Amino acid sequence: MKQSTTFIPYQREIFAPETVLSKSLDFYQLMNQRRTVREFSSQLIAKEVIENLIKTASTAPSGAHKQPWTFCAVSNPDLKHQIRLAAEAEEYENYHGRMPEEWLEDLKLFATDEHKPFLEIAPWLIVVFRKIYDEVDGQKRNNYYVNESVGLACGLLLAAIHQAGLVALTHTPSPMNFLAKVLNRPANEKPFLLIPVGYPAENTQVPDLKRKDLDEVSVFFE
Ligand code: IYR
Repeated sequence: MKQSTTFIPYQREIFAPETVLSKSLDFYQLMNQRRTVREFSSQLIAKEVIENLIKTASTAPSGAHKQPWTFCAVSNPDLKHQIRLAAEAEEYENYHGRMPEEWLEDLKLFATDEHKPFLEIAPWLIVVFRKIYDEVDGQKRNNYYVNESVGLACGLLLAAIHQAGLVALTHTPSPMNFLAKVLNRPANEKPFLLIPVGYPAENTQVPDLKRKDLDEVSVFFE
């Protein structure tokens, strides 16, 4: 079959093996400093920063290059307030009966509860929606590997946030349908993650977690 896609040369600088090695180590060391933070400073972050972060996230690969995501960036105080109230109402139910004992036990390490002040304190909330289909000329067109694609985009978003010197929390208030309502999203968009972004609060603390060693997370077949 005749290929209708236009192909263009792949242009990227090619590094020597020793440079590849040092770059791989540098990036690991940078990313290994990333921590999920739950206490934010209210210091403002320019809209242009958030735009750059979202542009980076949107470079992620996606099924059939459909880019099945919408990033809603919220700094509007009234909307943040509405999101906080709705999230706290759901989380109250989670912490008082909806989450099984084992789950509550697993969360003790993080000292979380139903109170989510960061939803109003962080200067920006990035609410990520996955698009299960697109509307093209009034017709439904399916997207593919939507969860994988949007997960990848969120990974790049978190890396970009960390690389810029900011912090984030991957928050999953559950159920999340209220986000689509508050932000008036169309029917094809389903909430995926709620990510507050900002500077960390002064003297904030993080749990003393250890990451798994390489041999616990990988198997090499040489
Ligand atoms: N969504 C709740 C509970 C929660 C669940 C997991 I898994 C976490 O890693 C942390 C919290 C909350 O945000 O409090």
